Amino acid sequence: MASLSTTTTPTTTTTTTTKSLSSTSHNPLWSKPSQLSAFRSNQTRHIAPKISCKVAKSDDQQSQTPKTTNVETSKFDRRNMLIGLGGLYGAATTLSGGSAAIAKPTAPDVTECGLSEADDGHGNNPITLDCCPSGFGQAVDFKLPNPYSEPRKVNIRPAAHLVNNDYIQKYWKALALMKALPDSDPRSFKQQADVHCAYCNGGYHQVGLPDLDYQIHASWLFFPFHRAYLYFYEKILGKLIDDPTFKIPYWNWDHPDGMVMPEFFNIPNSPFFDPIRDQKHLPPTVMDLSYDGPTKEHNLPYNDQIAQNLTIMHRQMITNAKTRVMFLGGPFRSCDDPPSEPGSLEVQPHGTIHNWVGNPQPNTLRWEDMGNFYSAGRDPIFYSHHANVDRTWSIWKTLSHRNRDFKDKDFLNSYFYFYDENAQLVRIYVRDCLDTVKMGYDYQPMDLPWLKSRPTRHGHGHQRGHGHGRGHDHGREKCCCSRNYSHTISQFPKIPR
Ligand SMILES: [Cu+2]
Repeated sequence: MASLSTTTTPTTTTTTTTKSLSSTSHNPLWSKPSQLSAFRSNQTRHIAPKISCKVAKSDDQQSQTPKTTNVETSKFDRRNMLIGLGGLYGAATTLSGGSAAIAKPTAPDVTECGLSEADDGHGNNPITLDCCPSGFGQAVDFKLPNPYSEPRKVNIRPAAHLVNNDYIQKYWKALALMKALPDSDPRSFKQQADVHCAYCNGGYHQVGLPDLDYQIHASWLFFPFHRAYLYFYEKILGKLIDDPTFKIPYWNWDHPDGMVMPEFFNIPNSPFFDPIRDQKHLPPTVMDLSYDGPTKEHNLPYNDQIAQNLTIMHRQMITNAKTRVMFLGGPFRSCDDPPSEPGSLEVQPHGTIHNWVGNPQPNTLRWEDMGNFYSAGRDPIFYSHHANVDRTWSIWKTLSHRNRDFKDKDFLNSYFYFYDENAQLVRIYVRDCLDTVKMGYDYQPMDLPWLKSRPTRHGHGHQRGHGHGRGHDHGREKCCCSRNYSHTISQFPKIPR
């Protein structure tokens, strides 16, 4: 239930934001959250007060949490507390209105981290893991630099395919130092990787709601969570090399020059290297942003593959991203079942790239590393992949005056916890994650050739000549092909047709 599964081939276009339950009900990524709960640790130390989802609470959860929070780790047994949640997609009504009366921001209860669970997407090869941080301590609230009292320093994340050797050496050293930290250090690479596992594979439940898993995918939390995750990962790296200006590189997969794995990630014996990648997809293999598993390799000619990728980018950034929900994902509030409404970019190419990099069965048991939530953070390329995901959020907001972040307080007041470069536990609110420049970084500018790669009815991007016979990108007015979803492998939520 934790594989990063693939999405549809670029054959459809949609104008609706409604995700079909039928299209995703078999998605192993999100399904059966209650089963995750069944694998909690049985070390009972503390159980937070339970919140009733039927009674509107007083104000938001900030009132429950002081400015500094003494967070004591506790693992507990939820096996007797299951309430028979259906599959994740069995309760999607909570996304659209069921939660309105009790609308509240959601947050993970990090005082009660439990065991996480993963499998191959079909329930096979299950594994139970302890992905919890080694300790908690007292949390402080993240504070953006005050632009009136401090000169704003904005450092630039470079495109990975353009970095020079000096930069690679610097990143090499920083990552090697992070990997050399003891596993017990929350700044260690192991624990940094496990952040993704704990947050995505059932390690946490919602604050005050032991029966409800917390999940940062498939909702409006997807972009801000990963932004904050990378922010602290990067701060730790900078601290280790005594360079607070250090910025991680982004994998510029939306540009033809960046549509291969960045070369330095493939240097053997370097800290960037991960042997558990699909060996057929190492450089110079061109990425397939519509990758749908090893049995469906497209093997297009170079120009066609590039053209198709650009068309996908256009579709996911523009055509399928006309509203906040369409691009950022649907709401996820306290008391909601784990979310099921991912934004366009999260589904594709974010998810497809995860799977394209990961090594599928039979080479691995669960599509490790990049193809499974629990293990994705173990591959250093994950952080550059997500840096570009993060960059697309910033770009999207420049494409139209309508492209704005949610103003909903439940979005803005949701929060996460991370360890900073001093091993200090920090609580960071979504409202502080909306503007990278305010957070002190930006992205090296690059052309956006996909702006002109508008899909056509016949599958041809305008810009790059004709694509390929299989690339049917119907115009938006021609959406609504049959709902024929195949689930031959673990599937990322499909784009509704
Ligand atoms: Cu990801």
